[in-house]
Amino acid sequence: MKRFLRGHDVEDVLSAIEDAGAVVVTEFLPEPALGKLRRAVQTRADAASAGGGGQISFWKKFHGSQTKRFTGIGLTSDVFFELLDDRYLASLADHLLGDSGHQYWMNTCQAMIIGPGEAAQVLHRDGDNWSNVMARTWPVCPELTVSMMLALEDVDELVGATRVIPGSHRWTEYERPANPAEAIPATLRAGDALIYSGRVFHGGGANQTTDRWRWALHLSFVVGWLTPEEAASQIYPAALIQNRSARVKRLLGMSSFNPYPGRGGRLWLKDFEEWTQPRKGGLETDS
Ligand SMILES: O=C(O)CCC(=O)C(=O)O
Repeated sequence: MKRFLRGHDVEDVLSAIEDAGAVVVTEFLPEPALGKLRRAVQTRADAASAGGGGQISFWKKFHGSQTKRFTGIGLTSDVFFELLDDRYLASLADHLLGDSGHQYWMNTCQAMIIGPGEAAQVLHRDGDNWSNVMARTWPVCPELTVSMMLALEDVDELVGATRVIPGSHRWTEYERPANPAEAIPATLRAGDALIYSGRVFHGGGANQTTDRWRWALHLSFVVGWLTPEEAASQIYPAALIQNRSARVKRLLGMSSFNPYPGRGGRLWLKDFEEWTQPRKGGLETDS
């Protein structure tokens, strides 16, 4: 997996993602934003329990019995909104999800804090959240989702760095099994980000320590014609969103989806009309 310093030419980063399915962008989030985000996540984490994932045993295991996960990151940290508006990340996502005419949602923003003793997560493709599309159209399906794993503290192999099978996004057979021996850990310094295709096999690593947690934040986007994992428009109160940029509103489901310049219907409408969450006391004007 290649590593590029944030700000490096986007074309090179995209071509590395095309080649390996994943890339590390170093120094993606500098201080003081990193520290602010880390502290907000820490406060939530202190009050959270490990485990979860609903009643179905696959998801409980996938979630991790020793792992703390929670969403709604923007409820306690404004850095969340800065990440949504981050121009460097946007330029990568715009390109990778371009088949939707550049309109996509936030899929989820989740703290993924792997605890001591956690087992390795099953290797999977994020695009399989929508496997009705991906499995049926592989290998030619468009990119449905793109994810970022941002290190809030240094992340090494022992603590559970995300493991990736480079090149697996280009496998011709959808059913080819993911062999853990082919996966390599994406070690990160605090503030670095692993950015990866929804088609590439990856999974959280085992936390082999007895006393260290893997502090990371996952942020992903999904094309606007599929349902995101996180019900952001139900989580964020209108008052917190109304003065944000048009992009943030769209990413959080506070405005309609139109497919232009791509093809398809206008979606997420009111009375068959496109809408956007109005600014307090006035109409939305920025675009
Ligand atoms: O925790 C990780 O490193 C990966 C988690 C992941 O891929 C997921 O839960 O979908």
